[in-house]
Amino acid sequence: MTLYFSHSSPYVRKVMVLAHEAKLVEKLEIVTGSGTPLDAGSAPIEANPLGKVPTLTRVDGAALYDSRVICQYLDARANAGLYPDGARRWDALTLEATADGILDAALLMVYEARLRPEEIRFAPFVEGQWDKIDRALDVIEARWMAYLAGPLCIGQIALGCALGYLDLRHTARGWRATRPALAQWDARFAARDSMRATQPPPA
Ligand SMILES: N[C@@H](CCC(=O)N[C@@H](CS)C(=O)NCC(=O)O)C(=O)O
Repeated sequence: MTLYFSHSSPYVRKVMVLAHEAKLVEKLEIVTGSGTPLDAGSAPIEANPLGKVPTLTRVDGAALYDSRVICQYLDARANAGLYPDGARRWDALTLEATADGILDAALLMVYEARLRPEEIRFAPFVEGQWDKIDRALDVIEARWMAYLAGPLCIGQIALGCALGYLDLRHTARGWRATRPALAQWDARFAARDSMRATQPPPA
């Protein structure tokens, strides 16, 4: 299996953390490739018309994307049990969607600052993205701490990667200030071998 990879992509990190936890890393051939909405660059556009990473190509099937699909595929391949059964499954998937939504908003903020010429930037759009992140983090602090203390699943992996990306790209926003429980959870989660092995290079 070939995983198209970018060191700083938090979605790729999700896949890599899951691959570490599922003990599948050795089965992945890692190929660097990335682009932006302005320039597909070295993104694997033949395998993924959206020009995004992560993308996984296989000898025995079509290419897979995005991170949610690849994570489920790797989990099923390794029988790793990172997608719980029963009611907990829907919580896991909702937490993953919340974490991915945080990432989507955080990445749009980065693109706005990096890709859009200064004279046509629109600050309320950026603040609207941060509002989404703020609300999502508040809900996690208020309602999800008991779930986060439970067995490891895709929800925690996605959330750990989302918080790591906020630290990488939006440090000045200080997400920890009003969320002590989540900050404590993050400190413990970030110490896992899978998280340490996949740390992005400093900004
Ligand atoms: N929903 C996708 C998002 C992937 C994504 O946006 N990746 C970024 C890198 S962090 C990318 O490849 N962007 C290039 C582009 O948008 O053209 C996933 O979960 O895999």
